[in-house]
Amino acid sequence: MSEHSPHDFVVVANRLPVDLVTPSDDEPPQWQRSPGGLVTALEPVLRSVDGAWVGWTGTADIDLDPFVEDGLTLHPVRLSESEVAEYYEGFSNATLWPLYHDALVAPTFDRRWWLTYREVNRRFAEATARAAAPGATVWVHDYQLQLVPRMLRELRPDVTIGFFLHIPFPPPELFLQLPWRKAVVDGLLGADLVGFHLPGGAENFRYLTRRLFDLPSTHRRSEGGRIDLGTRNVHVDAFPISIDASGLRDHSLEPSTALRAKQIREELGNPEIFLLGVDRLDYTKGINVRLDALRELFEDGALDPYKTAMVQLATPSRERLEAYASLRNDVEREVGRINGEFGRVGSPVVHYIHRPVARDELVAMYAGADVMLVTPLRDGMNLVAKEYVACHSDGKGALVLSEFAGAAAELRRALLVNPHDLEDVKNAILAAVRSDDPGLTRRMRSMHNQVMTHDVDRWAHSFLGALRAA
Ligand code: GDG
Repeated sequence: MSEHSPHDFVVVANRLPVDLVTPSDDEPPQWQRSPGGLVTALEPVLRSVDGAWVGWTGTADIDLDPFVEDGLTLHPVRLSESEVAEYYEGFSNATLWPLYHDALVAPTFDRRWWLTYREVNRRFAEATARAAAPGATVWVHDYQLQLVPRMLRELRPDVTIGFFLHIPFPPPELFLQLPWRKAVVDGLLGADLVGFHLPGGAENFRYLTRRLFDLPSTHRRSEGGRIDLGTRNVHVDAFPISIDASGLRDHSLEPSTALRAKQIREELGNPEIFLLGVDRLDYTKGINVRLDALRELFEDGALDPYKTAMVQLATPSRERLEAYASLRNDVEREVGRINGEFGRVGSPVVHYIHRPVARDELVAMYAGADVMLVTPLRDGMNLVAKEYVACHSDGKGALVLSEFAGAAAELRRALLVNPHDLEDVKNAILAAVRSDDPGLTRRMRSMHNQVMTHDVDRWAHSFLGALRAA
């Protein structure tokens, strides 16, 4: 089948599952698979049903025909430089992202950005309509594309449409601030199934359809919510996303991982306690919460900085946005302050890396760290927490986890904290560093079991099963 023939299963996401990389000046650019969980989860499904993926390449102003890369058919959507600024950086990441994350940063409401968001959503819907075969199943992803379900249904009433939101769906009182609230809810109602990480998100959405459109709906624990549009129903439910748990566990058990984990510990100066943080550098992730807690524990004398090392990986993200630039300053100032007060020549306390690291290195850090610090102020799920747990089939290690991460609903045996309560975070860190506490091993084994039995494959199948039933 050629890349131009329509497909029975189509995934639509802001980004394609590949990145365009230029290895060196004399070599041509190449496509490289992005290692995300979504690609891992959907790849087997795409391959088994001859699927296609619609998305942006990540580079502005390149026009490409559909093409096949490593057996996957990809339909690139072109975005101009100004669309990247208004649809992606503007409406998606400076309006919706903060609004959906508790307005931790004030959302900007800009009418031009909205118009561009609509226009770009229409382009995605049109590209999808071309890619989908008669009666196809289409799975649309995330907050950048909330208008696509309705637009696609108008173009192609024959296809079955699922939508999944990867970030929290906010409480109504926040969502109602959005000047285009009716259009967004209506956009989502174009789908047959709207999925969220948590039941609370599904409930918030169902409430809004009643409040804004007076639509009757029902909810049953066994089958989720059903919104009655008169001519058809929209099914809403929770589908907590997960990771390739067995792949990651096996990776963590490779001898080369253990060797590298040991080396990392040596490079850190063989500390008694190795704490780890792994995040995109984002204001939702609460990086400063854990740094503040650590500094106070040193100041109080409750932790010995000479016996402690922390690694904070902070992947660069959305760097052209002001809120992200100022967060970077705050985090780097705090790292500098801790190292200035408690570090020694040749051995800082906090090792801060503002670059993406290779997957092997990340897995070695997960496997070797005594304590994983996951302290977001708000997070849809947080895969990092699950990844750490998957790397601890040995029952070692401890997870400090914010109650405001979606993952807390499943990882009930983590050391759960309110990230707004610094004393709570400090106490959890102190409980986590007691490596001789058998209670910590029981906690880790129970969480490991949860993650191994609820992996990303199960997530994708449960969503697609519900979509078939809807
Ligand atoms: C959104 C939602 C939801 C990070 N640094 C490196 C690296 N990573 C990988 C991690 C993990 C992924 O990036 C981050 O996923 P999260 O779930 O933690 O966070 P978001 O990027 O905010 O994702 C979130 C998710 O969507 C899925 O629905 O859970 O709530 O916000 O996989 O391992 N990977 C490598 N090097 C790094 O330096 N290789």
